[in-house]
Amino acid sequence: MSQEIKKSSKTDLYEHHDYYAIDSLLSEDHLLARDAVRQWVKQEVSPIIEDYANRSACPEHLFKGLAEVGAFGPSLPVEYGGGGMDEMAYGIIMQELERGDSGIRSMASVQGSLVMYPIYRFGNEEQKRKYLPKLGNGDFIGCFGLTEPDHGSNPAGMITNIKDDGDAYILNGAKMWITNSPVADIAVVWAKDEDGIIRGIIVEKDMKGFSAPEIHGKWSLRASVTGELVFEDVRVPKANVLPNVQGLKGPLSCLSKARYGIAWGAVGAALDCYDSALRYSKEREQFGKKLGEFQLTQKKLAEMITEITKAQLLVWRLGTLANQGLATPAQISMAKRNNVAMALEVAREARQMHGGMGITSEYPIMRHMMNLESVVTYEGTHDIHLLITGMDVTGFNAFG
Ligand code: TGC
Ligand code: FAD
Repeated sequence: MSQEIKKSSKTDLYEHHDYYAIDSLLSEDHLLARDAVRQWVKQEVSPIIEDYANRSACPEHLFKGLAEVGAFGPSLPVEYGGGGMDEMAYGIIMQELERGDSGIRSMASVQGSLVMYPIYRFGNEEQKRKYLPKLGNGDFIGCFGLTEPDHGSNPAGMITNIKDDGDAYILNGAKMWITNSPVADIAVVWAKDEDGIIRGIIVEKDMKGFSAPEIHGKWSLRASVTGELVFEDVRVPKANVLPNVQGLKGPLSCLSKARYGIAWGAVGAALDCYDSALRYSKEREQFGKKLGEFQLTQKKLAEMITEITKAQLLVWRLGTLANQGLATPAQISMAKRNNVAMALEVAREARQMHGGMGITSEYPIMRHMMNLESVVTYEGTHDIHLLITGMDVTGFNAFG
């Protein structure tokens, strides 16, 4: 990293809000993990994030720090580069990261849930030993290629393909909107084989015919780097195919893992907006009174903390189910959809409560709000998750 890291002199004043005493339901290990990540975010993320977001630059130096705080694959086994913790700890860590910035949580979600997890779950021992420790300690950065220019919500329609060529496959096609792709050492790519079956394949950055151009001009997730993946007759050794999964359930199981983390993460973004709005309401005066003395302000704050508390309870229960191996994809969809929409609503309301100051980088609100416009779209859009719930309760598929 040659870029100078510009630190803000502002102190991150965030205080946690736990209206229903959910902390008392957590273990000591959960609280220790949470406090360590919160401290790291206050020291390493908050002082620089506005500057990076303003410049639309990715703070790549944070990859190593994320690894050190155990943000990459918290619930994967230690011997495979993970943190050896449970699903609740994974969720809590995502919440703390997204309290700092959704893009920072994205860096961790992709690395842990979309790159390490498929290699751990669907890879062979050799692939696990080769890639997982380096991904876990941040030596390697990974990305996940599912979405294509013409196939977003409907990944089953993908046209990226592999053709048999002796000891290798020839990979052709393109992926779009790929978090971390321009800085990634490896990409877990989903492509159809000659029988039209979706397979997972690990592509390394130096393979001939492979490029990962950056997508510019995003008004959202500006501190997270996004790009394409372009494959032009890339010769990928057969040893790089993930042997233990075939079909769309491969990438969709990774999405379940990542969506779970996002359901938690969104609560973090909402908490940060609420925290800032609450503090501002106690400090700012108009008409000779603190803003917080007006009933309309109290209504907004009361509604925010009510919705945040409901979302906290939803992910706590989901975490309990996940720890028991009982969380269903549809339950995860409900939590992702509800909590991201809740966070977006809280961010929009908080933005207004800060008046003109709410549009500046003096406060984190506008950055969270813009970030959440991506979070509500990626990992399954708001409406796709609604249809998943609809299908689950009726048994009828309304997608096609
Ligand atoms: P469908 O027939 O329903 O399912 C195919 C197979 O997959 C199984 N399955 C799942 N398995 C695990 N977890 C899930 N969430 C699953 N959903 C489905 C299913 O049981 C079936 O298995 P089998 O054994 O019968 O073959 O598939 P469909 O083609 O009808 O699609 C359904 C739909 C629309 C819900 C799915 O395509 C979908 O979720 N679309 C949204 C696409 C999406 O979320 N893309 C995300 C791209 S990655 C990303 O955005 C990363 S952002 C990262 C960051 O920066 O944080
Ligand atoms: P479309 O699928 O074209 O949807 C457009 C609109 O139509 C949406 O509102 C959608 O809800 C609606 N719609 C679609 N189908 C239906 C239907 N059946 N009924 C009703 N409404 C429907 N992908 C990856 O693979 N890896 C990544 O790392 C990754 N990172 C991303 C990072 C960012 C910043 C962004 C913005 C996206 C990222 N994505 C990634 C892609 C993301 O998952 C897709 O953008 C998302 O799945 C939606 O696909 P789409 O953009 O093609 O929209």
